[in-house]
Amino acid sequence: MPIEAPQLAAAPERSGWLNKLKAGLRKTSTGIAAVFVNAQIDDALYEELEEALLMADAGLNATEFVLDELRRRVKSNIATTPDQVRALLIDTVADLLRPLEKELVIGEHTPTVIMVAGVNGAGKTTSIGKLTKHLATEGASVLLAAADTFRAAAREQLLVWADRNTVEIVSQEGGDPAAVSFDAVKAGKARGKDVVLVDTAGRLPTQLHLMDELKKIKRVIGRADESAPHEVLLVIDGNTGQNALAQVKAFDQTLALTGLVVTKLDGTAKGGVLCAIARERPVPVYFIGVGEKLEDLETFNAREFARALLE
Ligand SMILES: Nc1nc2c(ncn2[C@@H]2O[C@H](COP(=O)(O)OP(=O)(O)OP(=O)(O)O)[C@@H](O)[C@H]2O)c(=O)[nH]1
Ligand SMILES: [Mg+2]
Repeated sequence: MPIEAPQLAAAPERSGWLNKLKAGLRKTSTGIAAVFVNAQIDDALYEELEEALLMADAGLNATEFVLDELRRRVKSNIATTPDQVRALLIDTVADLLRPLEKELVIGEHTPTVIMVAGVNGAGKTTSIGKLTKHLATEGASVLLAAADTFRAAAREQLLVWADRNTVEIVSQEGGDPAAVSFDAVKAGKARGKDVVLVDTAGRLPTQLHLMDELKKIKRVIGRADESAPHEVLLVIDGNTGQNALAQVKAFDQTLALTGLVVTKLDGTAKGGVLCAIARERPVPVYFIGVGEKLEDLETFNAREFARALLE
């Protein structure tokens, strides 16, 4: 039976988490709130909303799309109060983000092989640790592959997460990342693991030889199991603004991404970049991270996110 990974958590847990998300996105929500104070529904309101959305990193394309759509909805709903317009704005953004909602399903392959990539410090290793906890809670057995062989510290960091989660890890001092990944997938098959999570070293899309290395890791994983990797995730730091969209495009080009994990939404992230991603490169968002602790990872819900962003 397929194990459906990270389902919505129990209500109290999720509401605590939602508060963290709201606090993290406060910069944007207070900016939007200010626009609606004593507002008239006129061109000036739309102009101020445009500025607020651009400031929130939504980018020009998504901002224009949202405003056109909002004007249309305001007209057809005959909205007359700022509160009504604000509710329609939340609906519009939630609808824009909805295609990004997707559940990570495991159990269709044994193991389900998940490769994780991203720029330096985006939160890959931490997210893998958190994801492992979620999967283990769902009853899945997980094997970690330390394919970040650049730094000894990276291996140790993953070891700590492995210990915390009491899962196994395949690592190799100074080894080749593709070889480590290959070994891990083979070991995952031999040991009947449900999931193999492959952690890779951070890299910039402009470092072409390192992007080629990622391609090689992916290819070599396919040699160990021809249906793998089943998921290729990009981890993006929610604070990187519009550059996150550029990262999605570049990594997607190289790896054909299947999903995103957006981290650090508990800090000072503005959050609007998800609108830009939804408009310009709609790769599903499997999870969002709101902190450094094991439980600080949750599934993405478009409406919830739109409310945290705009309410
Ligand atoms: N506040 C906050 N911090 C986070 C979150 N996710 C990761 N971090 C922190 O971000 C820093 C980098 O996280 P890592 O998981 O090591 O990032 P990485 O992508 O594996 O980094 P490299 O392997 O060096 O490329 C650490 O200090 C983490 O604790 C998050 O959701 N919220
Ligand atoms: Mg790392």
